[in-house]
This record gives sequence, structure tokens and C-alpha cells, in this order.
Amino acid sequence: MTYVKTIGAALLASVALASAAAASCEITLRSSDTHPDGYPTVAAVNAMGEMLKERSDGRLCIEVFHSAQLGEEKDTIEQTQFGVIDMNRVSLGPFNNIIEETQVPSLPYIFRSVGHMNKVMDGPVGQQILDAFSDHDLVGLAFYDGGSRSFYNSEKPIASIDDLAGMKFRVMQSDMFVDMVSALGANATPMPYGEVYSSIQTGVIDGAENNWPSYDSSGHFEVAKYYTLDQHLIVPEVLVMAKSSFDKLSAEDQALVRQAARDSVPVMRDLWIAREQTSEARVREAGVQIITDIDKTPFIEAMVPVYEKYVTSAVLKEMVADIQATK
Ligand code: GTR
Repeated sequence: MTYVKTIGAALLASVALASAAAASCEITLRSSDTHPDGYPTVAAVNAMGEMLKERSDGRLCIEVFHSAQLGEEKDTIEQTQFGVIDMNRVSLGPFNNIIEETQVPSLPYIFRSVGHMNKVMDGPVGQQILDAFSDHDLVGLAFYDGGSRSFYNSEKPIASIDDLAGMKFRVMQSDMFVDMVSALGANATPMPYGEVYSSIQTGVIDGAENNWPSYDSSGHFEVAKYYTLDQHLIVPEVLVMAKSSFDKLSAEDQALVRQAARDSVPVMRDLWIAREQTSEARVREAGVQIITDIDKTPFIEAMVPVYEKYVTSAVLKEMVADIQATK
């Protein structure tokens, strides 16, 4: 009896402690993500929240609203600019039409590999892009990994650029991606991520393009069983904060937020590498036809007009040259 009572008291005490810690959050930053709970981006922002809470003695907390609970990326970006949402983890793609610097790392085939992308985004070009957010009511905190994106569709195996002719693909809401698909001879439909599954299912589009973890977690592989590893995009993902929310913090707390964001990057990269493998295995097991033997040269050559149209200012030209010169 005494034993049970002691355990009961200890349990009660720990529950009380846990709720005291939760109650002591003075500021809770609401963060948006389109991905489901457990996805590497969601887990990384949660990890950032734990670091922030510990380093601020429980004062600063983050609550991640995953699974697009706060809306689709384009809308949540606007809400973050207005300060309705404090933090947002999104692809750079939906920023392309708003912040021209984000177009550069979103250019097709700009990076030779994910390692090249990480090196560039960890360096001066990455910093230049993070700084560019400040002219748009946002604070750029960190870049995450998004692997490489390739086309998948419900119709047929695509083994060469010619197979793309006339097909209809969803792209993120970025004019540059519409032009990218047109330059490949196909038709692009910009649309929010959450509408892609049913649009493929009902034949509104033939397919879309994404990385292994998104192809898997979105369930798109169930309706688009042909995946061609042309790897046309290696678009970084970004964690941003509403400038108005950031400005409300003391200088010390701002430094804590920036540091915790930076420290969440290696966490994210490790989770990403593991998730790419499990997603690929899961999708292969489901019987998806993966086309790996594809000549990328005609894809790369077809992108010349896209570069000509979008890389126009001296600033962007220099960024492209810097990226190409990064070994
Ligand atoms: C994912 C990315 C999301 C979102 C999505 C999309 O790879 O992580 O942020 O941009 O693609 O295609 O909309």
C-alpha cells in the first residue's frame, strides 16, 4: 500500500513538474510545416524547440503545426510576412516570385550534388539569401536539405526528354518552374502540394515532381507509379521567422533563436539521409517503377532559356558564377 502510494505521489509530482515546465513558456512561437509529424523538417524544428527551451530555462518554446494545419505554403508565407504565423519551414520554390535571390539555388541543375548545395548554402551565397529575407518582413534563420527532385507520373515510364512531350505536371507555385517544365516540352500547372494527390487521381494532371521522402509521405506513389530520376532540382528548404515576432524578442533571445536554428541543421541532415533511404525502400516495395538510366545532358541543355530569362541582374549572375566555382 505504502509502496503504491509512494509511486502515485512520485507520478503526480512528475506530472506537476512537466506541466510547470510547459506553463512556464513565456513565449510560444507557432511554426508551420506542410509535412506530417515525424517528417525530418518537422522533427528538426521540434528539436530546435527543445534546444531553445532548455537554453532559455523554459521561457522560449516552439509549437510546430505540421500537416499544413495552418495552410498551404504560399498562404502561410504571406501569413508569416504579416506576423500571424511566427515561424515557417518551406521550400525556397514558393519564394521565387517574391524574393529574386531565392531563384538562384532553385535553378534546375545549378548544383552538382546535395553536398555541393549544402556547401554553397553554408557559405556566403547562403548568407546573402538569408539576408535577402529581411527586405520582405522576414528573418532567414537556416537552410534545410530537400534532396533532389525528379518527375513521377501515372501514365508511362519516362526514359528520355522526348517522353515528356505534352505531359502535364504539377509544379510548386513559382513562375520559374512553369518555364522549366515548358522548356522540357511538357505543360506545367502550379498548384498547392495538398491538391496534387487528387489531381493525379482524377487525371487533372499526369504527375508531379519531388524527392523520395515527399513522394512517399504524400502517398503520390500510390497514384503515380513511374518515377524517373532525372534530378532536375536540388532546391534547399528554409526556416524563416516573421520579422515582427523576431523584433519582439530581446537581443539575447534573438541570438538564442538564431543559434538553435543553426544547431537544428545537422539534426535535420542526419534525419534526412535516413528518411531518404526508408522512403526509397518503402516506395520500391510498393512496386513503383524507377527509371534510373536516363541521360541528363539534354535536360541540362534545355535549361539554357530558363537561365537566360531569370539570371538577368549582375547580382544574380555573380551568385550563379560563385555557385559554379564552388568545389
Ligand atoms: C517538398 C517540400 C515542401 C513542399 C513540397 C511541394 O519536397 O519539402 O516544403 O515544397 O515539396 O512540392 O510543394
